[in-house]
Amino acid sequence: MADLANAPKPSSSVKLVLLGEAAVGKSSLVLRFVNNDFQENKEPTIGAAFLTQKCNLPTRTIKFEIWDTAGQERFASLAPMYYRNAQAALVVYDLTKPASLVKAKHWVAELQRQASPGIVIALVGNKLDLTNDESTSTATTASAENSSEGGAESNGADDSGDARKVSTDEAKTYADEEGLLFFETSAKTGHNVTEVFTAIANAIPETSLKSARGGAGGGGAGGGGNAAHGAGRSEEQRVNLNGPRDPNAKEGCAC
Ligand SMILES: Nc1nc2c(ncn2[C@@H]2O[C@H](COP(=O)(O)OP(=O)(O)OP(=O)(O)O)[C@@H](O)[C@H]2O)c(=O)[nH]1
Ligand SMILES: [Mg+2]
Repeated sequence: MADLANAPKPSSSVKLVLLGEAAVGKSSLVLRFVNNDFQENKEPTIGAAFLTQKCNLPTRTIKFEIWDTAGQERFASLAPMYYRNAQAALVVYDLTKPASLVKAKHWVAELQRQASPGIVIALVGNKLDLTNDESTSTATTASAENSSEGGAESNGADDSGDARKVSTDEAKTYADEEGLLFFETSAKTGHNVTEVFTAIANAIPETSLKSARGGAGGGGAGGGGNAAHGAGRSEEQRVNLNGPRDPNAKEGCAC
């Protein structure tokens, strides 16, 4: 019996870049999305890393070509190479570090100024597991009262076990003002990770989607640390720089 789910669907490539301060969890979000894995002590990215993952929407398949940039300041000047021609961006902050939201706002402003017009930007507050928000926490399960920004510049939990330093309201209000998608995620638990990529896939305008082989938004980023060179090449020539893919990983994401 014919399986409709296996029927060929149009496939489109989407170039996506991750930006944000060092150690906010960019690579961890990608690792969760691509391999459904998490590493407690993930090493900092050098330059950038390149990975791909498919996202199956009801009517088409989106193949994300993901450029995971390094957040360390010494690599900041490389970023334009990676966001050039990008159709989507994940700008990530750590919701236990207010300074990382300030940095995220700078990246958003730079993208709005210099990236492709119409780029879909998602603002992502990561490390939700360090808060005591209901159902997402690995900290205490005491009452979920969001702390507001400010106070001691520490990454530790307060007396209630809540390390949140950026309130959902503050970040969401900013995202709404700037027309950004907004999610709070945990790469550690996987909370909302697939949802971010699905929302981006759905938000890319049909008109900016080209066929996968056409190399939409390829951009030719290259150089820098452990980045693969030549974004315009075919899939077979690309390298997953975070090591071999989990053989058990699904070909498509769970979108
Ligand atoms: N608790 C918790 N820790 C996380 C989460 N995401 C990442 N981490 C940890 O935060 C640290 C930094 O994560 P990375 O993914 O390397 O951060 P990054 O943004 O890629 O950092 P750079 O490559 O230096 O820019 C690692 O020790 C991760 O294990 C999360 O959702 N929750
Ligand atoms: Mg990284």
